[in-house]
Amino acid sequence: MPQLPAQYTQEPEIGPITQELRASLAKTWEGETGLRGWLGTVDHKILGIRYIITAFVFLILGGLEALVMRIQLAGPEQTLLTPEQYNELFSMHGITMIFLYALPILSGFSIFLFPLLLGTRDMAFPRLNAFSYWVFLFSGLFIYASFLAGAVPNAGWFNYPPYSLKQYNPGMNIDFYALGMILLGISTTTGSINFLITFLRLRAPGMSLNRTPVMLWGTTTISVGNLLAVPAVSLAFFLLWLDRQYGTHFYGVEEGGKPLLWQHLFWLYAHPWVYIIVLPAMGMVSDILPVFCRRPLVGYSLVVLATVTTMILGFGVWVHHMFATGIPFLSLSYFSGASFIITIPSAVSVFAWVATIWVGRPVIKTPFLYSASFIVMFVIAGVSGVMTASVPADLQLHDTYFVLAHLHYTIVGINLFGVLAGLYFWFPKMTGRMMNERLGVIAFWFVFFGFNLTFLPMHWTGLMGMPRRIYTYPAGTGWDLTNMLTTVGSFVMAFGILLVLINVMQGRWFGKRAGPNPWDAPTLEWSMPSPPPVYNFAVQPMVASRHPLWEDRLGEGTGRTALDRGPMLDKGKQQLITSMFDSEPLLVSKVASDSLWPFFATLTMTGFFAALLFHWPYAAGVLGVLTLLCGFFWNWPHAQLEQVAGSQNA
Ligand code: HEM
Ligand SMILES: [Cu+2]
Repeated sequence: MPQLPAQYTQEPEIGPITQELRASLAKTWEGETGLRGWLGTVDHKILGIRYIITAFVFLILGGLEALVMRIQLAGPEQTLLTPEQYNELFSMHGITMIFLYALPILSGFSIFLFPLLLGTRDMAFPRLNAFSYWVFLFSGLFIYASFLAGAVPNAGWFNYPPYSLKQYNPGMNIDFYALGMILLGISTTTGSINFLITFLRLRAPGMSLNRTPVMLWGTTTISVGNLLAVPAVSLAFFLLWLDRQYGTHFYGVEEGGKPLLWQHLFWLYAHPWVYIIVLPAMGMVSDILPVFCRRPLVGYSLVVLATVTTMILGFGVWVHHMFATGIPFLSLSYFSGASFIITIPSAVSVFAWVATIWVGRPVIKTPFLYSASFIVMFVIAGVSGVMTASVPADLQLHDTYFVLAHLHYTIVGINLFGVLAGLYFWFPKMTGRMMNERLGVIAFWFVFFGFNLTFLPMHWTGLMGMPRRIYTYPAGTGWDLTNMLTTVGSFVMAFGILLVLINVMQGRWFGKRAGPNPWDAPTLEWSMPSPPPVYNFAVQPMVASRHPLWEDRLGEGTGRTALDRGPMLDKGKQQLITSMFDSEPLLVSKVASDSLWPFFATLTMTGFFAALLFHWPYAAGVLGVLTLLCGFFWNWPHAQLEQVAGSQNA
């Protein structure tokens, strides 16, 4: 241990798991009950599940919006929607799916899983974790409040000026989006900091970087990505808001502004964002596949390297969304070339997954079905991606349904299918019960078949020239058949999702009890009861290999992982901090207890944004100060937070 002032150091007591230990830990860790407990909880398991449920609700809202659009587009010259309504629907569908579903759902899984996979008791900053959740929820409500105000964002999720400028969009529609996104950015940023520090400092003793599950690598990598990318989009929206409210001239051509500035700032965020919403899902599949193949992932180090490389390269290719904007030829060549290169790490991961299935003896269960079909979709999305990354092809395909097909194969294929694999896989850990396997397989086939029926024909619709973002089309264009197939497919898929939901409810209340490790999986979360006790691990596990629960079978690693005897850490809410690279135990830290302040801070901060929206400068001032005060009380006084190690060490 490094030298620290005496009151900060504390040698943890090593001991076995006993009933008394469990009882005393439960007493220390149990949160408050009732409304206070509900609003104040900082337990990562509860917050993770809340994140997942909230994001799923947004998935359903976004899905309903998509279905309405598909009814409108099922045949030519339909009049279900006005052009304005169509604009609002496709904007909200994109915004919802991208910002309120795809990223938050992965955060939810990560928040639930990080401490369990790492062998620790909570995230690095539990109150900040609660804050991230509340801010996410409130920014979603903020954006959806636009429906009540009758001013729904209507310039697409991409929100290009001049469509989004005041001259052309005088209502509050775009302000809801701009301010809501800045608010959401606060949630993403605080969440990313939490993942990064948790990953670096809370891994169980012995869990060196090369023994860390791939999913954690994925989330940590994209957290760094978020910290670099979110400022770009927050700035973009802030400048837009200034343009709209205070007549600055960042984007408006008439006043000498540059609409392309928006596109650069936006895509500098939104391209890396594509990886941000798939890398954790790729990590999930990398951890799930081996379980059903009954052998370790082939090429673990290469997959991790590919994850990190993809994120880095992801920052160098944003202009491939702007090939048709008339930027110089030399840039086109660079960005096209860079976009091709980024397929290499993706291919590495695909080979690793295929090889894992190839050399394993797959057990075909629902999570395996979603994981395996995920690979198929990944490849299809990759092929259409290479096509759009080549400049001459993109100039033809730009803004057609082909791009829409590519985009959905990427997002739905890699994100949603990965998430559904994860849902079936970790459901027993979350709830203590199994989902029904037969219903799971039936739902899978509806989702899989419906998805492909929806989006495969879209490639042809696009090749035949149908532009995206149009509310209807004339008869006799030859687009009728594929559009009808797409609409039918979308309802088949929606039915599949409905079955998944039924399966969740049925499993939650009537599923058969899951033991600690129903899938015979190798990682730490499966070493504890399902659902896990409030304190997660009774003693801190000491890890000696990449597959702690498969050591008997694999005989890998230098020693044996210790799960039932280790540092007890039962003097208050404590967890062990370890060193960044090789996970040597460093010191014992206190974990923050439940608190209402993160919730209050979110309330006042959302109020602040609402005041900006309605142009109430005084209210904004007061609410801003109140937010800072909440932050102050949240952190004060330290002794009561029990964050000074050793203060309870009597
Ligand atoms: C049954 C499932 C779905 C259907 C039927 C569907 C359908 C559609 C339709 C009709 C559009 C508007 C096309 C246009 O007029 O340009 C659209 C756009 C979009 N969808 Fe979906 N969608 C589905 C699921 C998803 C999911 C799960 C995501 C993301 C997680 C997603 C992300 C997007 C995005 C980002 C756009 C905006 C594209 C743009 O114009 O820039 N969609 N979708
Ligand atoms: Cu891109």
